[in-house]
Amino acid sequence: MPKVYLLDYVAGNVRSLVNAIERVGYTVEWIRSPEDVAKADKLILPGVGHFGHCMTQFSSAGYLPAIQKHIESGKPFMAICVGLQVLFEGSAESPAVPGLGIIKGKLDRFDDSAKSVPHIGWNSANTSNKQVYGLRPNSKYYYVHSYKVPYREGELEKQGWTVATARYGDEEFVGAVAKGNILATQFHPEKSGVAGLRVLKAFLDGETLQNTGVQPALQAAQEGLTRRVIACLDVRTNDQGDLVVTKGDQYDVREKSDGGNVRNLGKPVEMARKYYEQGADEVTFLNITSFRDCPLADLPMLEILRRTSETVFAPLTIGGGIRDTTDTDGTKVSALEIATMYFKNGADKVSIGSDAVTAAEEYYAGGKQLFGNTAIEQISSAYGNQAVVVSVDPKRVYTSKPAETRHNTIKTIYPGPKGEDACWYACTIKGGRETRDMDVVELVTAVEAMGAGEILLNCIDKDGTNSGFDLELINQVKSAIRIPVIASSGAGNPGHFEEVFSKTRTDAALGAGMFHRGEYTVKQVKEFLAEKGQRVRQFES
Ligand code: 1PR
Repeated sequence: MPKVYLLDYVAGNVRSLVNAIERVGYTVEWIRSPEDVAKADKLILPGVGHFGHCMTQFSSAGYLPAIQKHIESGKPFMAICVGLQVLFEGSAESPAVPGLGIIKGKLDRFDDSAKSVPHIGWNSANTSNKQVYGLRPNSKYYYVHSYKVPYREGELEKQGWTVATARYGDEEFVGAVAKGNILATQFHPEKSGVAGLRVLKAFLDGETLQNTGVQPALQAAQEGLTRRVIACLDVRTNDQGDLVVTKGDQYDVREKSDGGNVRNLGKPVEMARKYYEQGADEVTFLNITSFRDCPLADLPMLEILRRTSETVFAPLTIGGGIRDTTDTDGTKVSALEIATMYFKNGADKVSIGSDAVTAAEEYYAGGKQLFGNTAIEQISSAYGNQAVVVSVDPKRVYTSKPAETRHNTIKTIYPGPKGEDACWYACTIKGGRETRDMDVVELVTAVEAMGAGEILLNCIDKDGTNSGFDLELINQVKSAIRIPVIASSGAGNPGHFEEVFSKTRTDAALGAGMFHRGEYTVKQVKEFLAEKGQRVRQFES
């Protein structure tokens, strides 16, 4: 098989990139020193995380002249995400650190006054009516970033670049650029399904700008970030010791009859693949009993990720047990090391539950000071905040006297058992087994300050009820923070997805039981959303 060379300088999920390259018929050879660059014919620069960190890594390892030389020699060169960013002159993310300056221009941060940042999800890379390296105007690609190259018509084109653009809110930015031997994408082709694999293949096969085919132009209505529909798999060991997908009712996963066995809804890898093929925009695995076990002994979960990332070319999140811990032999293992294992095995994001609540309690107890020692801070500073999701497991606490609680209450149209017309949401840990004296607003604002990039907002009262999402909870959380929120718990039919997207500002919506029980497919949800005028990504095969 023909080879492609990958620069091994970053942490993060490079396994998925390797899997994607292999899927399109190439093998990967690693470049581990600047001297190795010379042997590369085709070179790919992956990029995850922070602009300054990335550039510093490059220059301290002595890569800069070698990369410059490769590019100038005219050999194929591709850069992904932060890889694209460092080709520019600089970024507001690290104003003191110069970029490679191969492309004139600088990056700035997305404006978060009216939209969530990071920009996470499937968006266009619109090349008007041209096909460049397999990019199609009507396809969608997976982006995850807070900084962007603003698109100003003509500026890059004047430097000879062909530009693919995307729109987020009212900001138009660069999704990809190509010139001569160079292709750079802000999106992740390895996470962009068939559309992304096509781009990788076109680059590796040596298709260039000359090999263009005219495509239908993108209609304005199709531009912009699409509604993200996520399939979630709660995974645990059943009573026979097998890892199975399960699903609870208000977090109780045992059958009401049948001897109270753990409900077994199928095999994780197969189910993840099925949802990907139905068009799921992301797949989330939650290892729901990891608080009992040592995650390091939990190698099957890593195996699940590894195998899933071979066939699912969409973002994967893994949650459960991400915290500082002690292995069975007494070795101390940090949350960062556990997260690293997950990233190396194909995860794009880790989701932190119980440990985030404990960290937030300490944050308030310490007068809102940050010391950089929490799992959230450590993982987000190493891998970027887009890689850290905080999974929240709140439940309602009703009150008829909101003034008498210090918690952030809301008026509710669903009164409590004694007719109470207000409530607050108490955070829980250990899968809802322990309730803490912290409300959801306190938690999400604290973890946002620590560097979490996204909130997975469950709701114990709604979980498994098929009665729709808790819109009041989602609205309360959305108005408290700027990072994206994934609405979770309660989805029972496609109408519930339409409702949560039209009545709240949620950034994504997640379903579990209705998909596992085969009542609806992800595809049906998306078709319904499209019928109702919502922008969705259609699965390409
Ligand atoms: O605390 O960091 O070890 O993480 C544990 C993780 O496991 C947390 O993310 C927590 O939400 C999750 N978890 C723990 N126990 C359960 C349980 O169900 N007994 N599941 C659990 C959480 C909630 C959702 C579910 C939605 C949608 N599951 O992920 O998929 O509610 O369901 P629906 O659409 O069927 O209503 P840590």
